[in-house]
Amino acid sequence: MSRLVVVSNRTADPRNTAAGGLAVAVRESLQQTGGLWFGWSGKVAEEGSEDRGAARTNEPHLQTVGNVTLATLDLSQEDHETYYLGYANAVLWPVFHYRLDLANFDARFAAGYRRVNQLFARKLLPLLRPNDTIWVHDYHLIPLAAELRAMGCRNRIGFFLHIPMPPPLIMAAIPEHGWLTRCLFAYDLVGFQSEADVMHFSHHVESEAWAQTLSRDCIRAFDRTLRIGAYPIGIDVDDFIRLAEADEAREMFSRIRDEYSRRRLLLGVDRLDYSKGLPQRVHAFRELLERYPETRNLATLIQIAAPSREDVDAYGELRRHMDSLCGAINGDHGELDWMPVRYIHRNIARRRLPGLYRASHVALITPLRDGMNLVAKEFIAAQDPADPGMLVLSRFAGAAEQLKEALLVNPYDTHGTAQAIHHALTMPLDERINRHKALLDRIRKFDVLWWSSSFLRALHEVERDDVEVASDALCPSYQ
Ligand code: GDG
Repeated sequence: MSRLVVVSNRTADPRNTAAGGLAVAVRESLQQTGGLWFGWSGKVAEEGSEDRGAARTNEPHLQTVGNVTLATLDLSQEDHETYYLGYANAVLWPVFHYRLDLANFDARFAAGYRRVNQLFARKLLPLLRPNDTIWVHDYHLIPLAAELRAMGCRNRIGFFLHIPMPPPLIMAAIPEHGWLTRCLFAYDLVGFQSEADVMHFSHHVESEAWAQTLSRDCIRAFDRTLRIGAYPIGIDVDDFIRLAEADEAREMFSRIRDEYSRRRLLLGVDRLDYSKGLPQRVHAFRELLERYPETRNLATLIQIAAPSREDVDAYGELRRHMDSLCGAINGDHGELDWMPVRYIHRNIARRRLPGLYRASHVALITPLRDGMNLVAKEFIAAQDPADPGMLVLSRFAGAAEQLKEALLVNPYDTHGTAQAIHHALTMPLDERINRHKALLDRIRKFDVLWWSSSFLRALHEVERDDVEVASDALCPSYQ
C-alpha cells in the first residue's frame, strides 16, 4: 500500500483543534490513513528560508504525532511577505473570490511564490518514497507538482482547490494566469469543491490554452491529459455529533439558552474575512428589525468573527467596518435589556461551538463567495432533529450545490436576505424537521471520509503515461 503524503501551506498538530476548514478536514482524513504532512511551520526566521551555508541550513523540522509525521519549514521574512502575505493572500485569495478590486499584482509577489514552491519541492523530495501518493492542498501550492516534476519526481500527485475557481475572464486578470494553468497540468488529478468550479476551469483552459475536453472528467492540453472533478468537502458528522453531546457543548447550550431564554438567536461563525459577507449580513439583520417590528426586542444576532490574517491590509479595514456597523445597530435599535448584535472578534474553543450552534434558531451563513463552507455543515450536524434550527445559506457558497433544503439567499440582496431570515424564524416545526432530515442525510452521505477516499480512489485510478509524466514541457517558467 502506498503512503499518503499531504502538503499544505500550514500543517496542524492532529491532536489540536484549529479554526480553519482546511486544517480540520486534512487532519481528519490524514488520521485515518497515517502518513506524512509537510508544510510551513508558521515561523518566520530571521536568516531566511534559502540554504545559506551548512550552519544555517533550513531543514524540515520532523515531529511524530501518533501515526502522522509532521515535517515543517520556516520561511524568511522576504518569503513570508511575498509568497504568503503577497501572492497567496493579496493576489490569489482575492481574485479567486472575485475581488479584483482588492488584488495587488506586485511582480515581487509572483517571484516569491515561485521561490517558496521551489523550496518546498526541494525539501520534500528527499523525504519521498517511490510509491508515495502525494496530495497537495490549496492555492498556496499550485506550482508544486510542476516544480517536483522538474526535479524528476514521478509519484502520483493530486491537487485539491479549497477555494472557488473563478470564471475565465476573472482568472485572466492575473498576469501569471497562463503559467498557473500550465502548472496545474503537472498533477494527475485536480479536484474542486463544486461543479461550477469544474466548469470554470474547463472553460478557462479551453479558451486560454486550446484545451480539448475528452470527457466530463478528462481534459487535454500541454501534451498532458488531466483528470478533473468535483469532490465537495464534508465534515465528520458522527464525530461532530459526539462533540455536541459532550459536557462542554451541553454546558454552552444551557448557558446560552438560559441567557437568551426570551430571545430568538441568530448565529454567524466565520473567520473575519471579506469573502464571508459580514457587513452585508449586518445590513440584512438591520433590515429585518426595521421591516418586521415584531422581531425587535426578540431577535439577537451573535456573530463570532475569528481573527484571521491580521497583517494583510484589507483585513484591518474590514475589522474597523464591522466594529462601526455593529456599534451603530446597537446604538440605533438597542434597549436597556436587549442588545441586537453580540459581535465577538475572538476565537471560540472548538468543543464549545456545537453547543452554540444547537442553541441557535437560525444560522446565517451568507458569504459573498466561498469554496464550500464547513460551518453550514457543522450547524446541521449539531441540531436537535426533533426541534432543529434553520440554515440561511448564500447561493454563492459551494455548499449551496448540495444543501438545497436550506433557505438559499443572494447576500447582496439585503431585502431578500431579511425576508429569508424572517421565513426561517417563523417556519413551522414539521417543515424544519423535514428540511433538516434531508440536509443531515446528505452531509452524512458526503462526509469528510467520502471526500478524501473518493479523491484518493480517483487519483489511484488515473491511467498514467510515464513518458508524459517525465516530460519537461511542464518545467515551470513564467508565461
Ligand atoms: C477554506 C475555504 C472551505 C470558525 N471559527 C472558529 C472556528 N471555526 C472553524 C469552523 C470550521 C472552520 O473553522 C471554517 O471553515 P470554513 O469552511 O467555513 O472556511 P475557511 O476557513 O475559509 O476554509 C472554505 C474550507 O477551506 C474547507 O475546504 O469550506 O470554503 O474558504 O470548521 O468550525 N473554530 C474554532 N473557533 C472559532 O472561533 N475553534
